[in-house]
Amino acid sequence: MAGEWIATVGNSDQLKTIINGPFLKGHREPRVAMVGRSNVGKSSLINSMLGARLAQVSAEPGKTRLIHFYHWKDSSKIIVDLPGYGYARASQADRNKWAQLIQAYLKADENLQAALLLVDARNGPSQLDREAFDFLQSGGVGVQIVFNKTDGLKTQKERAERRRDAGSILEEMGVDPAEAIWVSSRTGDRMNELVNRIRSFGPGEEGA
Ligand SMILES: Nc1nc2c(ncn2[C@@H]2O[C@H](COP(=O)(O)OP(=O)(O)O)[C@@H](O)[C@H]2O)c(=O)[nH]1
Ligand SMILES: [Mg+2]
Repeated sequence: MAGEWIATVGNSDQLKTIINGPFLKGHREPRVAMVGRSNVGKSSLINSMLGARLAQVSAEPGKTRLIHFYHWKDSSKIIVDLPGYGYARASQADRNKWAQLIQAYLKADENLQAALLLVDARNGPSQLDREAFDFLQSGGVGVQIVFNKTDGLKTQKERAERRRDAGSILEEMGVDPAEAIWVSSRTGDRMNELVNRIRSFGPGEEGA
């Protein structure tokens, strides 16, 4: 199997020990984190990349506040599935909790190569995606933008329009649109491009 589950953490106090101590079961591979709105397809993308059904995919945007670590053997990386943001009815307190846990994670992890910011290809980047982008960047993390669910763009015209609209938002964010990757974890479209990009991340190297 190309990947396996290593650990799940829900408590920011435990993070440092788990990441840098023995609890990550001795794994020292560099980390790549998955960030994005709840339901954007983080778990599906992890399963697609690792070629195994490890991360739980759900039709309902979850309220879980857990961080899952997976060993991606083929690429010698640890994939970190961070809790999603932006589910319906999230209170300000929930949002603060999300930010606190992510912040605790960023602070605790000394070997995070980059974050993949997953965005819905059909309508993103949203305002919340932009806030998450700024939040990660201000934490010194390189961010690779990944548009998921491209299978939802049915016609050539729709695809071209979305690329143009998303491209101008990316430019406003200071991201080169050519560096963004457009995939479908459902059909597997362009997953190779994404995998190669992740493999090219080096220590301290920034994503797009
Ligand atoms: N059409 C389409 N649906 C997807 C894709 N990736 C994930 N989904 C669906 O989106 C929903 C949420 O997926 P999940 O991986 O649990 O999202 P997460 O909350 O970000 O981890 C599920 O119903 C998935 O089947 C995709 O590439 N295309
Ligand atoms: Mg998930």
